Amino acid sequence: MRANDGSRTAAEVLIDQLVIHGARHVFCVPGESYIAALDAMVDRPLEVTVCRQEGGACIMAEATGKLTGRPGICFVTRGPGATNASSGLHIAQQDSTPLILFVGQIAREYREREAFQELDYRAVFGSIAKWVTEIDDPARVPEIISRAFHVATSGRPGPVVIALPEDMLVERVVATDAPACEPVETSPGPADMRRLQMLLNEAQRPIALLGGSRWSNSACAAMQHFAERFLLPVATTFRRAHLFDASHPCYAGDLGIGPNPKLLARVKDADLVMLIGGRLGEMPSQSYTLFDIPGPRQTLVHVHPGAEELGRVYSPALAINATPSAFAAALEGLARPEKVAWSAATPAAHAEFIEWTAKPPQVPGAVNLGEIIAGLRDTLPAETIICNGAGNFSIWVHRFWRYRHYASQLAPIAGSMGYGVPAAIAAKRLMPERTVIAFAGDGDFLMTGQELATAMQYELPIIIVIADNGMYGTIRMHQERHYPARVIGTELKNPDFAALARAYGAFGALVEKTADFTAAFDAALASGKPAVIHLKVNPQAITPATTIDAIRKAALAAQA
Ligand SMILES: Cc1ncc(C[n+]2csc(CCOP(=O)(O)OP(=O)(O)O)c2C)c(N)n1
Ligand SMILES: [Mg+2]
Repeated sequence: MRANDGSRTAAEVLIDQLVIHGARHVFCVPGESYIAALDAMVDRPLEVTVCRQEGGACIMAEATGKLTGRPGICFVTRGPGATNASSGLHIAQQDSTPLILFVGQIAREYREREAFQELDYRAVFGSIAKWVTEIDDPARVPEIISRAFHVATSGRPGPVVIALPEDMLVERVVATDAPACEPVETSPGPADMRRLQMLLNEAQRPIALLGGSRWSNSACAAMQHFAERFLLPVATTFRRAHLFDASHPCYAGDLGIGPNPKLLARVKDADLVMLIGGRLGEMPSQSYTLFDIPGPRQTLVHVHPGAEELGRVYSPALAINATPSAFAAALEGLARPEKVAWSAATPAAHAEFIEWTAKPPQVPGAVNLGEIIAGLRDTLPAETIICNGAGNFSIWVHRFWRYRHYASQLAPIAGSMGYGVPAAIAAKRLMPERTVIAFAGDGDFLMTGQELATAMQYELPIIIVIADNGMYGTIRMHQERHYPARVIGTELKNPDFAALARAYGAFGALVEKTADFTAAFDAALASGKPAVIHLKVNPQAITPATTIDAIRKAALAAQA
C-alpha cells in the first residue's frame, strides 16, 4: 500500500509491476525469504496457486507461458526451492517459452559467506536462462521487471531468473511504475517476401514445417488460409501438432518420435522447405538426418523470431527474422502461381496422415492405449487440452490424438518427465471451461503426481490417465536394444494409483480392459473432481510397432 509520502515497499512495487505487465497467475511454494512479496499479493488481482514442490510450480508457470504467450510467473525460495524449480527453467529454455522465476535471496549484507541456502543464481542458472539478475536497489524494481518481461517474450522467448534479497523487499521507496510491456514483433521485409514469392514460383515439391512459439489463434488461422490458397502441405514439428488443424486437408502430420515414414520421405524429397517458427532440433530432424548440416539439399526458408537461431545449425537459402505471427500475416501478400505443380501431392500427404493415425494396431495385453485415445478423439471437443510428460506412452498420444486447436497441446519439447500433471493443473486453472486431460506413464506420474493435492485444493477436475506398464519403458526399450536381456534399474513396483487418488479425495478407477475405459472416463467426468484412471498396460506393448521381446530378439541376433 502506498504511504502518505507515496512510498511502497519494494515487494509492493514488484507485485504492482506484475499486474501492470498483465500477469494474472502466480505459482509458488512459499519460503521465508520472500514472504514480503507474498504479502504484497494479498488484495491484488493475482490468482495464487500454492504447490507441493517447486518442480511442479515452475512447470505450471511454464505451461501458462505456453498457453498465453505471456511470461508464466513462479515464486520459490532460496537454494532448495530454486534448484527444485530448475527443471521448469530448462523446459522453458528448450521449448522457447516466456517464464519469469522469482527466487528469494539472503539479505544483501550476508552475501558471499555461504549464508543459509545462499546460491549464486547467475552462476547456477547462467546457461539455462536468457537472463539472470538480482535486484539490489528497490528504486530499480520497475526497470528490472520491465526488462524481464521484454527479455522473456522477445526474439526467441525463454526463462528469466530474478533473485530478491529479503532485506531489499521490505525497503520503502518512491518509484514510478513502468508502462505495460508489449513483446517486440519482428516483421519480414518486402525483399524477403519477394524472394519467397520467387522460390514458391519455382518450387515443384514444397512443404511447410511449423514449430516454435510466438504463435496465436490468428497466426494459425492466417497460416491455414495461406496453405489453402497455395494448396501447400503443412507438417508440424515435435510436440507442436496444435499449430495446424489435423482435420484440415492440407495437414501432412508431425515430425515427432516414430513419425510416419511417408512424411519423412516427403520432407527429404521436398525441393523447398519453409521452416516457420521452429529450430528443427534433434527430435524433429530425426537426429539431424533430415537435412544436411550446414547446407541442406532442400532449399530451406527459415523463419524465426530470434536472429541468432538463423544459420545456427542449418544455413538457409532464405533467412527471415520474423515472428510467426507477423510472418503469417505477411503471407497474405503473396500471389499464388497460376498453376501449382504440387496440387496432387497435398491431398496425398493428408491421406497418408489420416491412414497413419486412423486405426491403432493391435498390441499385446487387454488394454490398447491407441484405441483409447482414438476413442476419445472421436468424442471429446476439439478444444480439449491434452497434456503429457515423457515416456513411450506419449507416442500413442501424439499419434492417435488429432490436435485441432492452437494451444490445445501441452507437452515438453525438452522431454521432461513429470510435465503432464502440473501442466494440466495450470491449464484448468487458466481455462476452467476446457476439458483437460493429462496422460502419464507410471514413472512419469510419480515425478510430480503429488500436485494432485493442488488440483484438489483448487477444485480443478482434470483427468489423469496413467499408462502403467510397471517400468521406465523408454529406458527399458533402449536397454534391450543396446544391452539385450540385461534388465537393470528400469523395473517399477507401483502403488495402487486409483486408491492413491482416492486417498487425495480425488476420483480413482482401475481399467484392465480397453472396453471398460469409456465407463471409467464418463464416471471421472461425472464426478466433477480431479480424477485418476489407472490403465494396466502390458509391458510388451512398448511402441505401436514392436514389443520388448522382439527388440531383445533382434539385438541378441545382431550380437551372435
Ligand atoms: C525428468 C526426467 N528424468 C529422466 C528421464 C529419462 N527418461 C525418459 S523416458 C523415461 C521412462 C518413462 O517411464 P514411464 O513414465 O513409465 O513411461 P513408459 O516409457 O513406461 O511408457 C525416462 C526415465 C527424462 N526424460 N526426464
Ligand atoms: Mg512405464
